[in-house]
Amino acid sequence: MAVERTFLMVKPDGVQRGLIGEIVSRFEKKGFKLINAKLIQVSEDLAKSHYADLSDKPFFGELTEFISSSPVFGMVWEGDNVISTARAMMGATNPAAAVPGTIRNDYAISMGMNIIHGSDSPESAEREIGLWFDGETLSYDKAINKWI
Ligand code: DAT
Ligand code: MG
Repeated sequence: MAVERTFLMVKPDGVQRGLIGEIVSRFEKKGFKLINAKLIQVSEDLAKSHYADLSDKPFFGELTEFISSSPVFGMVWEGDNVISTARAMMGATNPAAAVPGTIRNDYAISMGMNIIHGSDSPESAEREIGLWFDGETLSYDKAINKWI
């Protein structure tokens, strides 16, 4: 399995609802390694750059306004296949279609406020880690890793 890095973000609704700890806990308990994190008040420019691929969608304005409306909690996580596994743990984009036990099914109802973002490919992960953290992450060993 390939060791990957991914960018995850607790969106403004998740931060406001006090879900940062719950979400961090899920990825910690799974066995992934946190290698950077920060609370950020997002500018409209950063929100637009982050979601540039969706700039032609009718909901783009609403989306970028939402992301910059209140702080988000950005994180970089590392582990085997963390990109696709994190997406599976998040659940489908539309919480109504997300499988029970996923973050979006457990905590969200509407498509707009779906609690969490996660990179969808190795290319977008590297782009997003560059955009949000200047590509900087920590490298350290966790003794527990031999049990995961
Ligand atoms: P994901 O967040 O699952 O990667 P995406 O990249 O397609 O989904 O879209 C980014 C966000 O935009 C998504 O989390 C919620 C919002 N969004 C997507 N499709 C939408 C739609 N049809 N109407 C309203 N908001 C939408
Ligand atoms: Mg996406």
